[in-house]
Amino acid sequence: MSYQLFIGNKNYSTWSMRPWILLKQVDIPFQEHWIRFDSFEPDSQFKTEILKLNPTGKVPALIDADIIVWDSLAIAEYIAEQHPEKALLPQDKKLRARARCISAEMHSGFQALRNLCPMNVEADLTHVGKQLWAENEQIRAEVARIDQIWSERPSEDAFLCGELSIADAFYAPVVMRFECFNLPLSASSQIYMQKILALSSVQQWIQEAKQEQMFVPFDEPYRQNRDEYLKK
Ligand SMILES: N[C@@H](CCC(=O)N[C@@H](CS)C(=O)NCC(=O)O)C(=O)O
Repeated sequence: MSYQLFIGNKNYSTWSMRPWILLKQVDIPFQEHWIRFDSFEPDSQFKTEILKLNPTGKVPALIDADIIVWDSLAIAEYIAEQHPEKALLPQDKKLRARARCISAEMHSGFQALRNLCPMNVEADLTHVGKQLWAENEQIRAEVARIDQIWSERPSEDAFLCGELSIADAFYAPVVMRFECFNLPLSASSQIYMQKILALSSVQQWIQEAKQEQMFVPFDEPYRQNRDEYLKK
C-alpha cells in the first residue's frame, strides 16, 4: 500500500507543500487526500476530518500502513529514512548537518515572513511586499538571512546542500512567498529561486493551486476577493 498524504489547500498551505513536493519530485508514489480549508474552528469540517487521524488537528499528515506521521519536518525525516536510495539527506556528514539545521531554522523561525507574507500562489502582492520592505525591519532581517542561506550553496547551480534534499522542500514555499511579494534578493538567490520554480513538482503544485479557485478569507489579509491582484 502506498503512502496516504493529507494536505490542505495548495494555494495557501506551505506546510503541506513541503512533503508533497518532496515525494513528487523523487517519484515516491502516494495517494493524496485534500482537506479543504473552511475554518480552523473546533466545529469546522477541516477540524472534524483531520482530527479523525491526526491528534494535532493540522495538515500535513502522512499515513504509512499503521503508522501516522505528522508535522512536516517529521514527515520529511521519515521519508528520507524510508528511502535511503533517494539520498534526501546528503551523504556527506557536514552537508547533512547543514540540511538539518537550515530545515529546522525554517521550521521554527522567520515569524515575520510567516505572519506578514503568507503564501498565496495565485496572487501578485508586489505592492504589499514593497511597503513591508520599506517599513518592516524584521522582514528585512529575515530576508537577509534567507538570502545568506540560499547564497551559501556549494555551487551556483547546486541545490541548497548539493543534490536535492529535504532542505529544498522546506524552502520551496518560501520561494512561493517571494514570488507573491516580490521581495528583493541577490542575483545568486534569484538563480536558486528559478531552479526551484523549474522543478516539475513545483510546477504541478502551482498549476493545481491555481485550479482550486477558492477564496479562504482567513488566509487573505490583503485581498477582498479572488479577482483582486490575481496573477496574470
Ligand atoms: N508544525 C506543523 C504545522 C502544521 C500547520 O500549522 N498546518 C496548518 C495548515 S498550513 C494547519 O493545519 N492549521 C490548522 C490550525 O492551526 O488549527 C508542520 O510542520 O506540519
